Amino acid sequence: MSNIYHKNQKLISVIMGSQSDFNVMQESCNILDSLGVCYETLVISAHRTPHRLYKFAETVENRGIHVIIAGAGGAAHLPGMVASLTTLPVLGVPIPNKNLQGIDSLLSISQMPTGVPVATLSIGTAGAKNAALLAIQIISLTNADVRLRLKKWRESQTENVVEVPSSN
Ligand code: RP5
Repeated sequence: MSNIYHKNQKLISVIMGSQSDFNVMQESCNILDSLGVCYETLVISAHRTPHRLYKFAETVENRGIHVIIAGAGGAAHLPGMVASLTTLPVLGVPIPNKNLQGIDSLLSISQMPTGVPVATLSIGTAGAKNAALLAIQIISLTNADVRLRLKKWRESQTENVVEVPSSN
């Protein structure tokens, strides 16, 4: 499969409902950086900046983005609202908060009505990391370079799992 993408083309959009979500969503960015996949990051609140959300969703496909990773906490409408306005795959990351530890956002993001799916990851940093890996897997379907880097990353992960535990 040939690589039809320009090396520096941004293929993934990492959006989040608040600046306060960035400490979790940074984990998505770290994975994307380590695999050399270009992306953008934006703060878009479904409740506080609804016009920004609409503008983003209406232009995102034409800008060449292939996958959207959306982190949100609390009522967490961002992933579902974006998914309703585009046919790009949306990967939702529930952000934990101090009151309900992210259970609220997990349920909000996962319980989409029939017809508008959001792929929901686990709460917090594991979800943010896996969202990036899943986005890369989607990009890999049509990008041989990225697929090769992902395979190497997986091999490295496997090699780094010790067989015998050691005490500190
Ligand atoms: C959500 O409200 C955001 O995604 C964030 O997780 C939560 C709290 O936002 P801040 O009050 O910290 O800005 O929309």
